[in-house]
Amino acid sequence: MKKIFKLLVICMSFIFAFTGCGKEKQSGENFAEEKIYKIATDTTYAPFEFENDKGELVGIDMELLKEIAADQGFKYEVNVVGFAAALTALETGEADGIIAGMSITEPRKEKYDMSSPYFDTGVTIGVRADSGIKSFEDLRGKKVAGKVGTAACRFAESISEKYGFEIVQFEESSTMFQDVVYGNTAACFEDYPVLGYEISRGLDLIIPFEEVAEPTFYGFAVMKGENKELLDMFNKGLANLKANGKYDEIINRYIKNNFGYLKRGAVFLQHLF
Ligand code: ASN
Repeated sequence: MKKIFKLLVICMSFIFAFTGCGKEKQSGENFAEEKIYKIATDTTYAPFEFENDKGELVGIDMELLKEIAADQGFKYEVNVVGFAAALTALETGEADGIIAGMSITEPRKEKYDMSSPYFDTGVTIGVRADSGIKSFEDLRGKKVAGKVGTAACRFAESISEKYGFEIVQFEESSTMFQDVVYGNTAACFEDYPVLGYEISRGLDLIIPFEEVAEPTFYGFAVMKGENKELLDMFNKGLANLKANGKYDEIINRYIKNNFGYLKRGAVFLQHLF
């Protein structure tokens, strides 16, 4: 009797062991299927990422990402950390990718793999209408504002000696804009689609000239040589959205159909069309 009981216990443990393994394998497979990509983004950077009246995170970047993920069948979570922090998160492996109105630039291409372009951009300045500033030359001897880690700030640095101005750095575009409105800094260096959009929403600044410096495009970024599958899916998804009209739908919703943007926007906004 004892022997039979012993045998039973052994048999049971075999059964458990097998079912156990089976289960583990299954959850292992699920785990591989359900990779959730961590995507870092900026704080308020309208019309690309910002909170709407209902407190929802919206914008061109957010909608493109959503549609691309649906098209390609991947899962993701968005971490709203600010631009400089997003770069750090990518570099330390805390983020798999960045979508944040991020310019495709030569120095960045050495460090990151960037997607196909998805939006036109370039650098301009915002000043108070009563400042009388009409050119970079008028910034001589003044303090100007730039946002940490951005292409616009890098451009400001590259011409600061030539035009004799000092740069004060900010973490967020919104506080940088307000600093110019308050008259602490004489101008802010920012991308024209973002500055133009904010002006269309009532930001009390003007863009004093039409030329755009460092014209380029926005792209999605992953660390060089890493997350290739994610970058490939982004590119494929973007191409599909461009082909099936969803890309235009998103852009139109935020820009072309935004009356204020066209009405109030300075002449330079024609760069977008
Ligand atoms: N447009 C900035 C850049 O490309 C990024 C940002 O401010 N979100 O550097």
